[in-house]
Amino acid sequence: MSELLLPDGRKLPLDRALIMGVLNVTPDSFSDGGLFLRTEDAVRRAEEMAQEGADIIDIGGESSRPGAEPVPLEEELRRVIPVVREVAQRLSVPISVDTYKAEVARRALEEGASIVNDISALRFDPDMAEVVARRRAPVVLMHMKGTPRDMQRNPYYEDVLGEVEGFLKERKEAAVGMGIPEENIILDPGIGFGKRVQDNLQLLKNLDRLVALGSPVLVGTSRKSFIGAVLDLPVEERLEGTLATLVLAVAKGAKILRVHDVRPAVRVVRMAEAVLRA
Ligand code: HH2
Repeated sequence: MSELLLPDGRKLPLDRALIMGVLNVTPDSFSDGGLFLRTEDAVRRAEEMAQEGADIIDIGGESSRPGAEPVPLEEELRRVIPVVREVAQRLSVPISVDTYKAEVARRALEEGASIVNDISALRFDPDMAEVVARRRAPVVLMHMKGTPRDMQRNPYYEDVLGEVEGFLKERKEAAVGMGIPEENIILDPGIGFGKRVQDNLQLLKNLDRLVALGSPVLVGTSRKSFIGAVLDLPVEERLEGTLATLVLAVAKGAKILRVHDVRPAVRVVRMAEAVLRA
């Protein structure tokens, strides 16, 4: 698979890894909560990330940090839709919408979003698959054990790699069964979603096994707590740890990297790819 076809006919080539910039329009995200709640601040941040080289802007209105409470539909729409609308009007960078709610995805796609990033892999809202299929939008299917509220309560795996691999395979088949073309599917191990530190490290080390499932793989390690655990550093000091994971993810074949710090990610990934191609 060498490109993603967006609903408006544009193509996103996957011959190099894409940098997906995170834009959380939330009061409570674990690293940037409250910074971009006002539409104008969010749009400014999107512009900045586009200038820094983001290939995709991922806009989300509900934190999925461990213990987070679900956000009501109306509130999520109120946060996300004006930002999607403005960013789509002002910038040409493709937008993904980080939501598991079909109605948020549907409205965002209407307003110019191109990709649906569903951390539940189409499991939390029975209408999501149809929304994605009808718009022919690429969709991210992510592994998560439990829900954000309970996922970090004693997560346990006999074989984390086998379990995540089996889950992603099953969700991909389910998505295809619900009318989503296989070439629109992106898979994600769900770093930090119901996983212990060792589980996250194992998944990254063996990412090539997930790449072998044949779909583009997205990885979201940015500033996450397993980096804090390894380096004993707070969330605002996890950039270098994040960058290390990006290099390794690219070396293992990841095609989309979801990050808060776009500029350093772009540089590090371009450099790593130059070496990998030499
Ligand atoms: N991680 C987060 C949110 N969405 N989506 C995908 N596909 N993969 C991820 O790893 C992923 C994701 C969590 O990070 P962040 O958005 O920074 O925090 P919060 O959930 O607190 O808003």
